[in-house]
Amino acid sequence: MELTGAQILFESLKKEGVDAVFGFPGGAVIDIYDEMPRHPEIRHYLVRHEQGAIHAADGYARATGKVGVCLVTSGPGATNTVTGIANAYMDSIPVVIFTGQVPSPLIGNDAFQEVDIVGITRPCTKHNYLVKDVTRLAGVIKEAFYLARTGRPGPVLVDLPKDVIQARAEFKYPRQVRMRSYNPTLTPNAKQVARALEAICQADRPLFYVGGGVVSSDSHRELTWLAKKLNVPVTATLMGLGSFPGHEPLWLGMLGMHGTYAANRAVQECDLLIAVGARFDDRVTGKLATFAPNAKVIHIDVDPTSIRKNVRVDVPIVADCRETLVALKAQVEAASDPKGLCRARKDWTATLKTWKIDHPLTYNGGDSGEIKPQAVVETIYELTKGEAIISTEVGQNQMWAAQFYNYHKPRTLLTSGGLGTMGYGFPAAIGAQVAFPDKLVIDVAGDGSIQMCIQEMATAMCYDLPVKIVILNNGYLGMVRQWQELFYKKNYCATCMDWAPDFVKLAQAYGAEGYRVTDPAQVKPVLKQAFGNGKLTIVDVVVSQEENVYPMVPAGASLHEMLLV
Ligand SMILES: Cc1ncc(C[n+]2csc(CCOP(=O)(O)OP(=O)(O)O)c2C)c(N)n1
Repeated sequence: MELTGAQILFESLKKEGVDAVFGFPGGAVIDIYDEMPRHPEIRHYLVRHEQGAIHAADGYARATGKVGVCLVTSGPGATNTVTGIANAYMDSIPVVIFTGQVPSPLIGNDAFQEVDIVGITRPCTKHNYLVKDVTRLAGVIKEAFYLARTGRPGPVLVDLPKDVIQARAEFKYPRQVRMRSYNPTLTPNAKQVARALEAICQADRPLFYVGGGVVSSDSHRELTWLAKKLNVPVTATLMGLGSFPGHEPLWLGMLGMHGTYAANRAVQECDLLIAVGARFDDRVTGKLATFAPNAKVIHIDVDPTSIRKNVRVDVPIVADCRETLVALKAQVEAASDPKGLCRARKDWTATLKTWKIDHPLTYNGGDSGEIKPQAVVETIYELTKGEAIISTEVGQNQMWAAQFYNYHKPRTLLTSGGLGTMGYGFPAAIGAQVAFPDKLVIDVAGDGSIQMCIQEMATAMCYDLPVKIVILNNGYLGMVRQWQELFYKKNYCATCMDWAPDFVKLAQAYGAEGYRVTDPAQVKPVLKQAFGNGKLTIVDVVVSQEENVYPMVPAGASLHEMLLV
């Protein structure tokens, strides 16, 4: 039987197991929306701005491991998603974005709401398609989902001209995808795995440095097993937080610009760095020339282009992180000299312990009567015991949420790592809450960032999504102010948020709950009340204005040149 393009789209989504689509309608996709009510198994979440749709799809993907889906109209609808697409691309998040397009005969004519979204998003998608023929539609959708989730995951965009959506074709969903040019290597080379193990065996001061690849390949269990068995301490990037339990003695905390003293020192002193699903971003390495100066480097990554991009590598392994760690585990189990592999390395362990004890993450509590933002994050942890899903905005709030909350499980921190997108956290939290209606989802926000996608309060209210927004309200664009203070002689140009809405009234205007906290003694009881009230809630916590995030490695400095509290 022949179906319209719109019907083919829905049938294909069902074949992919899609249950949630975040979108916003318009003329170019009106036929898709016309068809929508006939497919109630696919729930549509109407956002208030297309940036909200793409971030929500991204948050849904990060929280679940499934592909997030977003549907928008042509022209401005499509361009409004570009920031979110770049955001997902930088963090390797699987999302499929369907954009409407003007009818094929009008393409290139500057038609109403026409934009070359395929051209615009070419550098920030894993792949993108302009569907020119309805008979290709099902095949393209199959490919799009396959590309988004396999290999190094990422966003894939499918542009749908209006006439293609209206045209008819026989619906046949392909069983398999065959793309000659796309064949990610998933299985590691056994010899390289053996070389890696030998290097670990020989190392006196080995260190795991893990990134988002461990989360996306679902290999945290293997990583944890190996680290414990081989006695190798672990540090992670912002994207890798949660892939090793934060309460384990081998855990050193995050590394990089705002990493812990122990993690950054460990990088500089280790003799073997085992990078798993991490890409040696500049926020992690600091000055490349002096990064991990004494270390041999093993780099495991599914994306061959990320290997040797920034640092020299002694043992490259191009493969899926999980498959590689499984292979390593098997070789450890089969090893003839398990003692050599699993030795205690007492000096190294003792040194790390000393660093952790002497330089823990800390802040000046003081008795100024002010609320310390770090203490707020600590209280959130105390109340949730690591069981919540935390999303963050960008800036100091993000770094404190990374430092002072103890992540035990992967997919419990949703944060814009690569692009650093203010406005990401709240819609991402909406996506996560859609996926997990019964979990506590908390957006740790800054007073600046939260204003960038605040309109999604209406979306959360509409679908009864009880997200909690905890604003660490310092009255500044805090992270930029911190740089101005430390490196620009306190020239606080354009970072004071002189005028902000009354967030309590704003919450109430949307029909949500709002609380304002100014007294340190009230932080815990108010957060507790908010977390238990079952409703969309803003907690506006007025915190010390000029608090800084420490440790800090100044941009371009070496990791051991940390500014401490
Ligand atoms: C869309 C966007 N614009 C600008 C920036 C640059 N930027 C990075 S952090 C920051 C300040 C964030 O302020 P706020 O949300 O109040 O958080 P705080 O740092 O105070 O916790 C800015 C402006 C950004 N990351 N994203």
